[in-house]
Amino acid sequence: MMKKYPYLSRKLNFPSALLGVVVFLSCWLIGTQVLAQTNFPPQTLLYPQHDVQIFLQFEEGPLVGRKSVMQMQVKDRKTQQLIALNETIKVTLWMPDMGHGSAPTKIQQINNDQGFPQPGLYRVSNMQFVMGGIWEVYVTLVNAEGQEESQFFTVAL
Ligand SMILES: [Cu+2]
Repeated sequence: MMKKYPYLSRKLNFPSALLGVVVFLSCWLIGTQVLAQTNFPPQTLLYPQHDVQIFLQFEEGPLVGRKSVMQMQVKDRKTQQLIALNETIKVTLWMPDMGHGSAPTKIQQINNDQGFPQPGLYRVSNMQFVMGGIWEVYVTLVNAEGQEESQFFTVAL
């Protein structure tokens, strides 16, 4: 049996094995950090029916084949202060040229240092751009009656 797995019988040089692991982990960490960041510009969407503006900034991505994350700030259009909406917010990814999308995304309010959700501040995760091409990111406000006000921005990947 030992003949079949000769490398098992060889003594591992511990320091060089450890060095190998450290180098591998460092490369992997640096690689994922570089890949996770893009220079995608911040976006602003206007919602005239609600008199709000939504500011959007990617924290990770947008990139094909990994989960992108976006921060979302809902502000009163006049005061530019963060505001709590009664409406629920929906974020949908759509490929207009191909007639399909990617769902669902996950939306959570961002907590402050005391652990309380901050009004108007959200993190959108599980954004999966599953292939290259033109994507539209729809951000939709839905009121209690189910009426929607929807705006989008475009991502070319
Ligand atoms: Cu597609």
